[in-house]
Amino acid sequence: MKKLQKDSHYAQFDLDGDGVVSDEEIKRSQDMLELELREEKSEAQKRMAWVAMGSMIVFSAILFSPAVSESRVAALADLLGLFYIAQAGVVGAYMGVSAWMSKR
Ligand SMILES: [Ca+2]
Repeated sequence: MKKLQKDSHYAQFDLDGDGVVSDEEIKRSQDMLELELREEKSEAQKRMAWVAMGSMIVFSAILFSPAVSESRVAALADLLGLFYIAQAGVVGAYMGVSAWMSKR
């Protein structure tokens, strides 16, 4: 029976702690890693959707505040329209994709 060297990097895969990393343990570790990566990815996507939504709210608040002159808002109207559409697109895409993923 083969054993891992002392303090091996792969010792973390020895789930039952018997000093031997079996095929099953490697397989299980791969599954766990995959799951973790997927979770991390969906966390990042969720964060992105929240940032998009938050930026829309913050932008709206700034635009409605007296700090921004009316003429400037009028001059940037086209750009702001695109900005809102893009941010809403990010939020919408996130919701759509996560709904689709949970259905699968
Ligand atoms: Ca083991």
